[in-house]
Amino acid sequence: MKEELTQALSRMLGKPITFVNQPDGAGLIIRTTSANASLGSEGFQLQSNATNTAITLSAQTDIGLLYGGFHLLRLMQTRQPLIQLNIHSTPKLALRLLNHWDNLNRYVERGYAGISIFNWHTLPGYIDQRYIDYARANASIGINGTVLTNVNANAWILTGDYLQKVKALADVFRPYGIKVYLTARFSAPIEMGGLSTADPLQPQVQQWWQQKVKEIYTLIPDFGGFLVKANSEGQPGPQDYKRTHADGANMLADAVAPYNGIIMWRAFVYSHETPEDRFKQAYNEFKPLDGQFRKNVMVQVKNGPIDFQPREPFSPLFGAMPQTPLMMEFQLTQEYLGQGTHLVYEAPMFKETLDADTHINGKGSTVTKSVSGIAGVANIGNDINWCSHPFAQANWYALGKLAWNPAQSSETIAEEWIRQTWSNKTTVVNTCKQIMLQSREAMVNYMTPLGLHHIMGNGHHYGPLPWGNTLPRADWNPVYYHRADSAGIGFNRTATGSNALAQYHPAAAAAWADSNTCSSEYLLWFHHVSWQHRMPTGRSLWQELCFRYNQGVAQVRTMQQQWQQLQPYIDKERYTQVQLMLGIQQREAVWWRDACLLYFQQFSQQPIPAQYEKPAHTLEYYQNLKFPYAPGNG
Ligand code: GCV
Repeated sequence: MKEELTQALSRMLGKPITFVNQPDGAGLIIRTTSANASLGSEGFQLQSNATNTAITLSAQTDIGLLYGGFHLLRLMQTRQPLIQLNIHSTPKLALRLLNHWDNLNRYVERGYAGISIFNWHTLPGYIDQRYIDYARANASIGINGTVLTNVNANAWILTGDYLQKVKALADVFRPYGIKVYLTARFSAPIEMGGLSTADPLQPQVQQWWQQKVKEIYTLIPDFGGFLVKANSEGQPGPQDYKRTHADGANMLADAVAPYNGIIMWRAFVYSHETPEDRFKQAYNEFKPLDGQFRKNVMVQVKNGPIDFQPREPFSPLFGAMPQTPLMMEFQLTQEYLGQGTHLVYEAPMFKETLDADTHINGKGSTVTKSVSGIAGVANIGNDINWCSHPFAQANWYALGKLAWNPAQSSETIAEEWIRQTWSNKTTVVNTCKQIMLQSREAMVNYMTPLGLHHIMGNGHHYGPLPWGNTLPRADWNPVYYHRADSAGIGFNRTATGSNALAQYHPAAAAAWADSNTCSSEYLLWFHHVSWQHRMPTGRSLWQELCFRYNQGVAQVRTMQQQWQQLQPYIDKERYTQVQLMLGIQQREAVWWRDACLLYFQQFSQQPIPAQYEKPAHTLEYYQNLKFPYAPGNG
């Protein structure tokens, strides 16, 4: 930690920093203390002396000191006063993880920033400086774990050779407080162990995993555990043997328990057979299992019930499994959010879910209160700036900061990040903040306003495809989700429809239950309403749809203008990169608007109001666009 501080401070101050031993000296005092138990194993304290000549950084552990050191650097880099410091900081959530969807061949599923930073071929012999910098970056925002491999798992990672490579990474990450985790392919005992079954209740399967786990912990004594996607989208799992998710999770949990390992078992499941509303399936599957999981199992739940849409209601599983610790899964990589080219600051979306009230234990039962950890599906690749879009790093940053303290505001986090990434100049800070804070709402408007969802291209999920109706599963098709017809649009999830609303506490459901009082943001998530439906703005639903799509485009154009004002203050390379990306975003926002309005107009049979731009092409033109090589998909 001294090394980090020396390196950064000598650059910031232009001279070496003085480390002193006593508070009456002038400089920085660093000490581990067992006196302040409230700091726990990761917390830290920063305190000025009475004369403001020395700052004491104290923690119970080296990792606490490291976090405190980074905090001090952040204060300095963001130009905060260093006098009368009295900061006491501990993480609110114990598990703060990245989930890489990185494959062993370095292809990143839903990755838009190059290939994986983990070069399995040259590991363990070659330690890329990037691994160290990755650990430093993560530690600087409090991330304390990383799942190295894709949830669509490959059993090969569990071979002896690859475990040596994992060990090499674990050794690099350890001094930065980062534990490594792997994804476990449920059928590994068959694929690697030569067994005829992976049935979790069979003793030979249990023994196979116990042996494998022992091998891992011999190499990596602080290995974190496994993340598992089972019986979901074709992945193997316990249901292949008529066992439950709890049976599968518990078998692995028992194997890692002697080493204090954990199992993060994903709730992202939807059945191949059930014709049930996909919204309801994860809850239906997991809620009855509450109380059946071992203590070291966490159920990992995506923020919303479907799949990382621009806006989703919170998943009804939050608060519904009081006997099971839950992990929140957010997606940093922008699969459905403009992918690698759109500027979308995701913190407001994360906050929307974390602050949502489940009402499970009365008013104020926020989603945050129901989770024990947060994982973010990483947006990192081997691009020179890690995340490709210069603003995408803000989402990685926000994930770490919110996992440390979910009460922090999106605005505070944005400001910190801007000051450290772009400049401390007021114009830059304020303008970037405006751009970032409106960006998510802009995207919702030009892609999926009023509660529309999952109307993106098939497979790659790039661009609009509201007419999509060709995939074998109904719930992979956009028409399944918007249900537009001559009577109206939206998915009826009230008691007269799929009744997904009943999965929420009545007080939470009440906010969405009536189409006349349901907030516009969620309307089409829960209601099929007529094209004439009167919106709170006084417009009809059709008019509101036209308004929102156009507003989204206007917001992106405003973002472009705001960025232009910053040209004098930003280096040419990054200025141009963002400018060009915003150009793409603007054109794609127009494309989304025109394609969607032309398509929905077939059902509404109403004109696009005269004040708006007319679509440049016909619906047929948009329907014929094809993108076989859009990135991120298989
Ligand atoms: C890793 C969505 C994505 C898949 C992803 C899956 C998941 O369906 O499109 O790429 O697979 O979610 O979260 O498991």
